[in-house]
Amino acid sequence: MTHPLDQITSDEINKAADLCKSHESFDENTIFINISLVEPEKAFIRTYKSGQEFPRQLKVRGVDSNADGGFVAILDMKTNEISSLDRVSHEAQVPYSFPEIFMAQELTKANKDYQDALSKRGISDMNLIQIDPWPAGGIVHESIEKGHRALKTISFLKENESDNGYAKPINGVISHVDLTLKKVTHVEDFGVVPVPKAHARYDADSQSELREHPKKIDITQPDGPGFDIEGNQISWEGWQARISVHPDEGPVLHQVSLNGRPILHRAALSDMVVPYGTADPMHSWKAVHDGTEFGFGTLLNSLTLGCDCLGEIHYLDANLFGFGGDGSAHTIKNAICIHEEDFGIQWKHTDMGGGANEVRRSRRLVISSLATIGNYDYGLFWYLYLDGNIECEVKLTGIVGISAYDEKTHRNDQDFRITDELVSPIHQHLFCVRLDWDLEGGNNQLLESNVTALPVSDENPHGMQFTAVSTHLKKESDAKRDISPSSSRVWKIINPNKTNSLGMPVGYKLLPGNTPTLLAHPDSPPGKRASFSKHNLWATPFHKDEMAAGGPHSVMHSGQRGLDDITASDRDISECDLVTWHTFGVTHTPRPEDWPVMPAEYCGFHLIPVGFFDQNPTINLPPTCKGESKSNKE
Ligand SMILES: [Cu+2]
Repeated sequence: MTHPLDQITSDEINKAADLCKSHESFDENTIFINISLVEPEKAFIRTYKSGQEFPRQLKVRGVDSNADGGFVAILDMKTNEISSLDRVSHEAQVPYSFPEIFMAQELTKANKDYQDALSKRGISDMNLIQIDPWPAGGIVHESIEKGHRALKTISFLKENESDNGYAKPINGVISHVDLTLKKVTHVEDFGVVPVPKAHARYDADSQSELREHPKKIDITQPDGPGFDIEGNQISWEGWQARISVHPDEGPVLHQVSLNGRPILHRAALSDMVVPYGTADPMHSWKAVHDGTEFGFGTLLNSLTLGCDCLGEIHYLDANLFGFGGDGSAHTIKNAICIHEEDFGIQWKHTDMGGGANEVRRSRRLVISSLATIGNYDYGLFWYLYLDGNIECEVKLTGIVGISAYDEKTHRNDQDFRITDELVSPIHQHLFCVRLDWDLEGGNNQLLESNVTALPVSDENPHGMQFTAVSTHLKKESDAKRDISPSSSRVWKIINPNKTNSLGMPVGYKLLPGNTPTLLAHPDSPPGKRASFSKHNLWATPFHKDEMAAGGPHSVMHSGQRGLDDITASDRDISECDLVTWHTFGVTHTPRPEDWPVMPAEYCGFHLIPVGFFDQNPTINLPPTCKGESKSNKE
């Protein structure tokens, strides 16, 4: 252990579980759900010097026999003590665990009403049933007692055990499972719709014919990669960043700096929501928080060289609790992939008068991960560029939600035909990234810039002039903002006490993509539970307990301690230790091409230096017009 932000080791996890188990409150019904580092205070990390002593605390969350929202234990790994053990209110509960998911599947399969519903559909072989549990919060079924932990399950029929069940949704049947009581409280049956016939296998062997293999592309770096990694700290072309994996947030970037100048203290996906917009009763209640109800880090994939990642790769592993719930450590090998990519032209100019013709190539450092959450797969990619840009990109792929087409239920503006037997409902994926700024190591300010046309006047006689107007956002309420492409709206984070050679404060701008906000009503369940999705921008003064855009515990909750609550006192942000929260995503109107697996769709945002440098910081890049490239002329 050499740094306070070093990733948790397997030994620490096993030690933490043993420590918990030796405490009187833990018994054989305890399910250990997730473990994370209690990051030391921001001020401590900022001034930490190598070799200095540092605290090491871990946070363990889980559930047990108590009928509440679970527990949070803080463990001091230096003194081997449980520093605190708090119960979590049933109003906002800890994430779901795998033992609970398996329990919901088994209880559903064994339930007589469920079996009867399946026999009505001519299904008797339970081995061919795939049961997907979904979070039961938001619209809680009347059979679930208030405060109980619950899941809803939907089902699919498989041709054999290796089949992709999503091709054959069993319409109409939803089982409500009370995890607190460990029983199915009700099975809904909205009526029989024939189970689709066609399969949707996506493995290579199941395709009738594979196209000819495209010509090989290799990415090689004969001199080795251009980055260095020590522990979990990356150094590349002046950039430095530390990477860790959090069970809820997935990959986390810490202490991002360029040429020794701090930019971000911490950046990570804080929460996300997938609200459905259809009246179809199989989906109308869905608005899952994939990150905080199940865990974006917990469900990270183990990445494969040459398939998930191409080039000279450095992998980081992630250590988490295993899926069994007994607190033993589980290592996700190759959870984070780090590599360099060529990125086309960085800059170019051809002097038409016969002077210098110069071109430089751009490249980026890619820090990537992939998480599978049920039917969906999400790539989370961070890119660092030579010119100081930072990009965050989410790649959405996997299998869309589906129903067997039923003309009585489905409407063609909500439920899109993707095969002759299947529809996929309209829905959104909205991600909220928390950006904890440390721009040039001091207090920061937040500005909004809008470009607006000037009225025709004596000074603007042809009506062609426009101006960029900056507004200082001084309160949390000022900073609840949405994108405005027509005014080229961007948000600028500046350090008013650090200026560039022009005397302007150094800054970075948040350049949003073309992104929606929540379409559900603000007073709807997702409007409350995922309040972060109502605006593209939020800003708050740093507080160590405000890490989660949807609240620290989001299972079965009604939005407790999410961004609506966090910003309710309308604090001053005019010059502070600034945190911005950016919500972005896509509204997904499924198309036939999304079947059987969706080609990756992209969304994200950029952080771009504005006056952070005095000129193009890549002007000193050496020319690279050599290498292994070939052309038809050679
Ligand atoms: Cu989608």
